[in-house]
Amino acid sequence: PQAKYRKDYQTPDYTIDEVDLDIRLQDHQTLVSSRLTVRRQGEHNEPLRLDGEALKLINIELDGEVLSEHRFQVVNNQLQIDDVPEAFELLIITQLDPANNSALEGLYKSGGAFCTQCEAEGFRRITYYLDRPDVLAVFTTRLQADKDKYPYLLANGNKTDSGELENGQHWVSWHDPHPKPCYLFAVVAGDFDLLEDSYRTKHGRDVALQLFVDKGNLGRAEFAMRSLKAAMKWDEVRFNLVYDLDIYMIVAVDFFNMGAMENKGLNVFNAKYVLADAKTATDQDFLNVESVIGHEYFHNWTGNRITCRDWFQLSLKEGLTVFRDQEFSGDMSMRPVHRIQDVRIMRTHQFHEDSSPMAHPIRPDKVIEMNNFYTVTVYNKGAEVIRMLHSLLDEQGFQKGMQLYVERHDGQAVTCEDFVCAMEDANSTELRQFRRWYEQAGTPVLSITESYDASAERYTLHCRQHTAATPGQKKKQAFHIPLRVHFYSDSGELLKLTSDELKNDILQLTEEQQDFVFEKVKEKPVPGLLAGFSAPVKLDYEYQEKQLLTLLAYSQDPFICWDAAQQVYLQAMKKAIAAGSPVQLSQASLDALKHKLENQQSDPALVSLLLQIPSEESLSGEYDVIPVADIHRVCGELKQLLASELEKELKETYSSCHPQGAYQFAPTDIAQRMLANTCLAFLANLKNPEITALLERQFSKADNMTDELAAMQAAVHANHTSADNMLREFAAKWQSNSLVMDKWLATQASAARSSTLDSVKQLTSHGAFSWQNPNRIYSLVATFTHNLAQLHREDGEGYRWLREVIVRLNSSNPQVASRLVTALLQWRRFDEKRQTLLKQELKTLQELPDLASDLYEKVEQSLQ
Ligand code: DPP
Ligand code: ZN
Repeated sequence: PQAKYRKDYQTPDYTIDEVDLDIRLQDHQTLVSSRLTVRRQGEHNEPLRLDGEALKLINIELDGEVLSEHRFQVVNNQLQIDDVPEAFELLIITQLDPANNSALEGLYKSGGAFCTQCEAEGFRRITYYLDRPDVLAVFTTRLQADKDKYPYLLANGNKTDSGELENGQHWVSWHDPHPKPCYLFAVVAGDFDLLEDSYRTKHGRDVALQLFVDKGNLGRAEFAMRSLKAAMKWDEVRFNLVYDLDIYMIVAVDFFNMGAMENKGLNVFNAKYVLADAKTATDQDFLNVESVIGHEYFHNWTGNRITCRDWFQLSLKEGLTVFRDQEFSGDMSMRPVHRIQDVRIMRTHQFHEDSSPMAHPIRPDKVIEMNNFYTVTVYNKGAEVIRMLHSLLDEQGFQKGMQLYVERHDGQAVTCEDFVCAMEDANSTELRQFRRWYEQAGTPVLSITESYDASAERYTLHCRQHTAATPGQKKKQAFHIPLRVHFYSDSGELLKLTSDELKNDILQLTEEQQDFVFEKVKEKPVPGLLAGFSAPVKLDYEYQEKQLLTLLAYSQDPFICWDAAQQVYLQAMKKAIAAGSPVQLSQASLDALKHKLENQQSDPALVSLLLQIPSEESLSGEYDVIPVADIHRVCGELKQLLASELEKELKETYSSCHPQGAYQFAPTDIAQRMLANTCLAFLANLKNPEITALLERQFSKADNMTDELAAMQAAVHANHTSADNMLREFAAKWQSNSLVMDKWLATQASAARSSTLDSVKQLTSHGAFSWQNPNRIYSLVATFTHNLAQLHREDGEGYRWLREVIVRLNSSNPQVASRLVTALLQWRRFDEKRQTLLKQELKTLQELPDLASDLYEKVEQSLQ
């Protein structure tokens, strides 16, 4: 496999203005006729080179004449045609085998339905094409299939015509007036239940909304429809962006590698981000549906109307759209909860990626397999970079920038640079240094110390930033970091400190070392640093316990408050690891937590979050060489300690804060369930009969999945005696619902038990599991890869099994295989014994004769 470099970008030699597709759908012999209107760009005599993979070429005609074999050749997945005219029409007929397409890229079968996934480079598995995002064409699509099996034939745009044929076949044609890159092409054919609604835009356009789900699931589609309408409204109000077609369709499918796909007018969704009702979906599932429905809808402007020039620019649409979906979720409900959850993803997963062999800037410079770059860095760090722009320019300035961006670039394929320029021009400012966030990989460490001169009433923050080398980038330059700070007195009052450099609570760091001086400061303040997690950096400031408890008690910034608790836990756990002694918490810390529990009414969700201790995985981020067994030990000890020390308060909170009455998906109820279930999870560690009764009662009486699953998870994660029974009952009750059974698989894969690997192996032969379906594999295997102590068993069995799984998936679904291999890449972070074991597995993979490019890229990069 060959690497591609961002710097090598060239405009395409040819472009395609119109595409006319005629697709005759059959399981093994689908025929695709593609009529392309092609035009040369610039003056040159280069041949036309079209991308194509896994295609059977049946026929080519150029301007109506069959091309004889010497006029074209197929080499290295490209169809090359020499001596083509300035402008011409090309007809290409290819044949596909969708029923055997287990990689789920291009056209494939999901259960009984045909569907497509073309991003990033899947369209070339449907027909020969200029498969790159800067070729924008108007698509017309005619679909034909058996009418009984496939009553719905869907494609992008508006339906223009349909008809019946003999032999039980029928056809439908579609036209999408908006020129688009082929990665946004989609077709779906199948038999579904259809939920219909409509939305009137603020421009008065009536949009038909259609949601297609598997038969029998109509009741579980209503929340997704509500979320769609809320998203359409929100984008009009907050961003002044209005929908542009008369129809918006969403199809939920069972077999899907990713979350969902924003194809123009025809989103294809992983069913788990559509289907939700109280009985089968948790509160978190509902929130995920809302956010993913929003995300794909928001792509209509940030992604579809304005798309990427090349795939190195992926964060142009993804970082921005994640930022938009985060804001949507925050505006809809529980902003602090969403923010803290987003920060957790950054700290646990993105920081981890930044320290791995696959570390890359949000705008990568080098790519072998594009599918490997749909990452937490491009998506979530990309969103943090947009959020920093939002902090620096504020809402009004940011919206001015968005407006200019849309005015300038509507209908174009552009770059991250274009986006930053629009932000600069609209605000008459310059963001030269800020661009380094696009260029440099790695997590900056922000080390801060302070000094206070009481007699001069002067307080100074000394800041220093450093970013460690990442692959291919040895020396890093200073980032432009917005550092949001709040100051408190010892007794918790918010202090108004002033400095020329402090604007809207933000200090702008631009140098490697920088001091910020505050005058007329009457007492030494407690600094609340990085409020709102204002930049994706690691903060290195030696908080005293007393300061942390002040912030925990009084901070008005939910992130700071939550983080103060996290720091208390981290300090205690790290100290216990360093000393080889049991974890301890001071009485003052315990009292502070008790106080939070006793006063939870004002914000039960935040109390729930701040009680939750860091995961084994996130604690591992604190170490260069990860002490696996110690981490496992102290996490267990801290849970046990909190459970016994706070038993009384946990019990009282548990019984007082459970919502009364039937389940409702409403913020106050969600928050109460969060807290009650966090209490229960701690209490389950105290194996006494009273608590067993609590657990079992909640498990059997719950009228909703949030509480039912929480009880089972609490039991399993605490190794409670009720666990096995609950797992059995749950499976008997839900065996016919695969999305619910995914939770059952994941619960077992995340158990901190030495028997977990054996259970996981056994579960691969359970009826609830399938090697064909990504959701099943993610639930069982990917969850297991995040179970630090069980994957990294000292005997290497975890590694060996994971390698076997990857070998198996290498041939059937390389994208999924590649997501799983990530867990093996960080061998340098472990002790020598584990290093040897890990490297051995990586080498075995490296030597596979038919290693997929997805895996090749990561394995090579890791062993370099
Ligand atoms: N573009 C999709 C999304 O992030 C992923 N294929 O929504
Ligand atoms: Zn996206």
